[in-house]
Amino acid sequence: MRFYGLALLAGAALLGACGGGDKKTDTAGATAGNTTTPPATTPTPPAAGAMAKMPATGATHEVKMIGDDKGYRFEPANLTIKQGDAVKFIMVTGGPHNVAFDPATVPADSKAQLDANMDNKMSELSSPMLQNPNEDYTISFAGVKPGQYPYHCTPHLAMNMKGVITVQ
Ligand SMILES: [Cu+2]
Repeated sequence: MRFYGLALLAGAALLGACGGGDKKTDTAGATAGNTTTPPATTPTPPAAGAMAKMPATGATHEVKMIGDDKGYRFEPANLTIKQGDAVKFIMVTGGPHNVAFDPATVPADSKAQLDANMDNKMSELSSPMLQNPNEDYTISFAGVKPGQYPYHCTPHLAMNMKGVITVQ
């Protein structure tokens, strides 16, 4: 937008400066049109719509995914991290498990970034299934704003396999 405006100003200045010469005016107008219009329209929509994955810059926290005779759970189920940290989910027992944030409860202004930070998703905000012991899945919280991010395991939601990540 700013570039486009500046280019327009430059074009107008050129037009004004060489008021007499028809040939020069045409050239200036064509040049301004060629250089301003494509860059102004092309980069803007992708920048607004598509989020790039942001790698973690801080600590990596571990959460175990467990299913045993005491039930299905994430350990710890409540985890507080800093923006830019990562959380590594480790399959321990009782899989398959996954990590699924509910798009309806994730803070709206961080939904697209969190989704972009998750690899190999099954669907929006939903990790793939971890089947075997010691399989892991790491989510970067870089660019994810402070707030509460509740999640669950899709196969064991009915067994209350849930957790909350609080980003400070
Ligand atoms: Cu599970």
